[in-house]
Amino acid sequence: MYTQSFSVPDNSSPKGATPIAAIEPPELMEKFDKCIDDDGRIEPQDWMPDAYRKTLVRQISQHAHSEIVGMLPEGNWISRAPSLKRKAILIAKVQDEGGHGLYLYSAAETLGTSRDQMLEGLHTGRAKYSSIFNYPTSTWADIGVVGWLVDGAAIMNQIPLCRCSYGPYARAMVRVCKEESFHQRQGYEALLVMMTGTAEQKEMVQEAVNRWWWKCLAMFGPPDADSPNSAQGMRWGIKRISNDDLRQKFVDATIPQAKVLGVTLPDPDLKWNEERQHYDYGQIDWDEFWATVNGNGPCNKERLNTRVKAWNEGQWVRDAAMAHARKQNTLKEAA
Ligand code: BYC
Repeated sequence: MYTQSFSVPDNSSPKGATPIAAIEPPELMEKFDKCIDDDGRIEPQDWMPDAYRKTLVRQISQHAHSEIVGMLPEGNWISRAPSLKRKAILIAKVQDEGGHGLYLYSAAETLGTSRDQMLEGLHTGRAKYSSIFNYPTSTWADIGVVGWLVDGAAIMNQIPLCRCSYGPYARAMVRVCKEESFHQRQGYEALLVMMTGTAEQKEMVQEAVNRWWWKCLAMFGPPDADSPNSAQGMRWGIKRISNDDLRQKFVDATIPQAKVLGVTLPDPDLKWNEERQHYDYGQIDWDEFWATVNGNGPCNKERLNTRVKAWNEGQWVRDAAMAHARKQNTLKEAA
């Protein structure tokens, strides 16, 4: 349904990329730029400009936070899944998201920022995580729609990241994308089953699609013209496809899937544009997006409180793990 192919078009013209301040040593900068221009990979031991390092820590830690906060809306349904099969699938999926968070925190740690520092950013509200996880999952159909649309949007955004210029991030993304692909398919399959059910089930699916569609389009981030980080991110080969281009690819890929499923997408302006060879779509509510990103979405406070509580209540587990590691070291030294 979504290709795992990495041969996505690379529209990475670095329009508007600002030169990095001349404070960086020119000979090292030249080597770094050449590696980027040759589509090489930067590894943790390589020299890199400070701004590149900071951008990566920002993006990878936000991504990691999104994975672990993303466990919450779905975890909410584990105890209420309608069958043993659906419960087992959902547990596996939520566990995968936790694993994605761990790969990503590990990738970010190779840049010299500790996991504790990153989590502190999340817990104090300084760091961002994806807007999409600040909405409630009100019905069982939401779980299918989150798989189909939210994970579908995530894969669209994340496949190009498998070719990111920073080696540890790119390698982590290969595995994340394979697992996300399973997540997307299980969501779509759950919805296909519901759409062969009762009128109430079909209505529940349509109602969930209506609530999630626009929020999924906003997930790709602000329009290119209002995206302050895009030009530099693309120049550095961190981002490979722009926010708007990914959004368009998602719309184009999703419309045929909606037809097969038998649902309508809640946008009267959706129509095929022969000239552009793409679907046109309506206006996204960017005020709502920014309100949510800035902490005022329906579930922001609840999500953050849950994460902080889990962190505090897990302190004894971290203490026990550290005590065990110390004991093992002492035994090793004594041997
Ligand atoms: N939500 O200049 P821009 C998942 C922020 S995980 C919140 O375009 P950039 C999943 C952006 O951070 C989904 N904030 O930025 C998990 C920036 O603020 P700062 C997460 C957003 O970095 C579990 C400002 O707006 N995926 O799907 O060039 C279960 C301006 O934006 C959002 C990733 O993190 C948003 N939606 O591009 C199921 C992928 N959009 O940092 C599913 C990796 C933008 O300057 N990240 N902002 O304060 C990326 O690809 C890029 O960071 C983004 C943004 C496309 C998200």
